[in-house]
Amino acid sequence: MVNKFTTFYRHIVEQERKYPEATGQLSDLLADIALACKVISLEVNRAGLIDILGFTGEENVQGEQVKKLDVYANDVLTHVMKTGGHICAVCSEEEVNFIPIEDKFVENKYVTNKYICHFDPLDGSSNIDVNVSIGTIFSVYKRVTKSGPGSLEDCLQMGTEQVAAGYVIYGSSTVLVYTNGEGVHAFTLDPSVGEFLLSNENIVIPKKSKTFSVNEGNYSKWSSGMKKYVSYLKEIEPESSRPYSSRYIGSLVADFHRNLLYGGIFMYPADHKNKKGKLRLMYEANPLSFIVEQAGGRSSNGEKRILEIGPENLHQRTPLFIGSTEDVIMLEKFLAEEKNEK
Ligand code: AFP
Repeated sequence: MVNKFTTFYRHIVEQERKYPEATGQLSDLLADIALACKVISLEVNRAGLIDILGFTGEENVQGEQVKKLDVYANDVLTHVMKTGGHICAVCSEEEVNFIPIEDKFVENKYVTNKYICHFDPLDGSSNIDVNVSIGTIFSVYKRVTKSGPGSLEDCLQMGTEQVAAGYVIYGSSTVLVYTNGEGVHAFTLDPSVGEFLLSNENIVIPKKSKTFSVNEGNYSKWSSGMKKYVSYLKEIEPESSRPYSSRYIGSLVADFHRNLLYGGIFMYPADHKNKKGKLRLMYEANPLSFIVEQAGGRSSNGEKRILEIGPENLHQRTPLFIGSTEDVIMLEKFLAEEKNEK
């Protein structure tokens, strides 16, 4: 009989069992992340009720010190990571530097702090105050150094080296989407049971879509190739599903999640003002690129696969074009033509 109630933990453990040499540490680490996100989800849902928004340092009605939600999410995730015993460093979009973690479990051969975690604790946080979906993005790498607290070398690895990545979207329900290189799977939080339950296994993004997501307010700052591509999407040609619909929330996780399920291309290009784009390679682009590729989609900076960009610093930015394969390829063609014209 099929188990209708596959929990996130059960799913990752079953995946890990395919590898007899696996120690179970990655499953435990992912379970820690899921737990932290349940705690964050609770606070996100309460945010409208208690006056915790935007007032770091003030007191709430219970006389407790209140924190902004993004600070709170960062604290919860870093605390869970520091105490779990599976990682040697944590990197957060909220922190200037990486946080090396002492190996307190050195005597325990089952917990060997062999992983590194990167987080964007609460992406889209400028949307919190207006009830728009926001999310947590994470990715996991294996350390390259042998022992002790992690180093910058451990933290600055190419996206191809990720062993797992995912996000949690706090929307009409709380959904966790992850990959460990064996497809992309989604779990919906059942608040009454307190578990993420499997809701969508082996997600495949449509090869071609009818939707584009971009902040068109930046149009006048874009390159000519980018302008031409967006104009092309708006032309009428029913055989190629044009004009495309425009959908832009301004919360990357929410825009990405919709496009992953329905098909679409999300774009945040470089422009005359932000010459390197806006989004962060390590915290946003790499994890979502790992997921999209696992779902059969494509991701690039316009010229190069995102996952093959060698990171130079933790907060490095990158242009990002991500989503349905044929749409991303078409965008790359427009950008290549622009280059050839120069
Ligand atoms: P915030 O965390 O400051 O809201 O930024 C969100 C974000 O990093 C990403 O989630 C959005 O896709 C993108 O920025 C939106 O940027 P624009 O407001 O420039 O369109």
